[in-house]
Amino acid sequence: MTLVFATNNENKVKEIRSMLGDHFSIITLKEAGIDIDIPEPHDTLEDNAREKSSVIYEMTGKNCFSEDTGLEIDALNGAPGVLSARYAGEQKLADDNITRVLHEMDGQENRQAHFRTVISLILNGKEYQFTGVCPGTILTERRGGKGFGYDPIFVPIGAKKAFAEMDIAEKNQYSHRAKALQQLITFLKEAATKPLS
Ligand code: ITT
Repeated sequence: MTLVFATNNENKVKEIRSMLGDHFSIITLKEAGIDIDIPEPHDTLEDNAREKSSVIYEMTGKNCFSEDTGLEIDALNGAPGVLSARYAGEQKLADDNITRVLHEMDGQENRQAHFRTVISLILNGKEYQFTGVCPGTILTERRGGKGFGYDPIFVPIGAKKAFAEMDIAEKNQYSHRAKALQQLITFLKEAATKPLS
């Protein structure tokens, strides 16, 4: 089975491709010749994920999925959350976003946070959602040069390294995205063995 992955984020594509094996294959928006900035107008990850997959399903008529991810920090009442990509402005610069988070967390003792990924799958016109959560802590300064987004300031529970100090395979052992994708894979395997209702 081939699904269109409705994202413009090449890092997400790399992480997801590294986990797919021969379960199913994906084509990216770029590979499908689609060049649009998909809107994210809603105030929940669930609604934004649905918006992205629906827009691409309407454009292509093909089975597809999207994902929306947020970093939710306890001491900031869940911020940056759904605003994670644009926390420091519409330019969506990861380094500026990290600077803002570190500033707001300055002196804060409670550094608990989690990443949450919501995948929205549209299969034969019907929508399904899968959620993956990765709990961890926010560092007081950046560490590592790998990964993307907030990876330099996030250490998952059970690890000693920041995500930005891990290669993709190691990040996948902990990550929100890997957990959500695993559920998608299980669902698609089951869907392949029975007729869809
Ligand atoms: P698409 O909407 O095109 O998929 P995006 O980059 O805009 O790509 P999101 O709307 O999901 O993605 O934005 C979430 C932001 O959160 C993203 O820009 C990153 O800065 C950050 N982020 C997402 N996943 C992350 C991860 O695994 N590690 C670190 N930061 C992450």
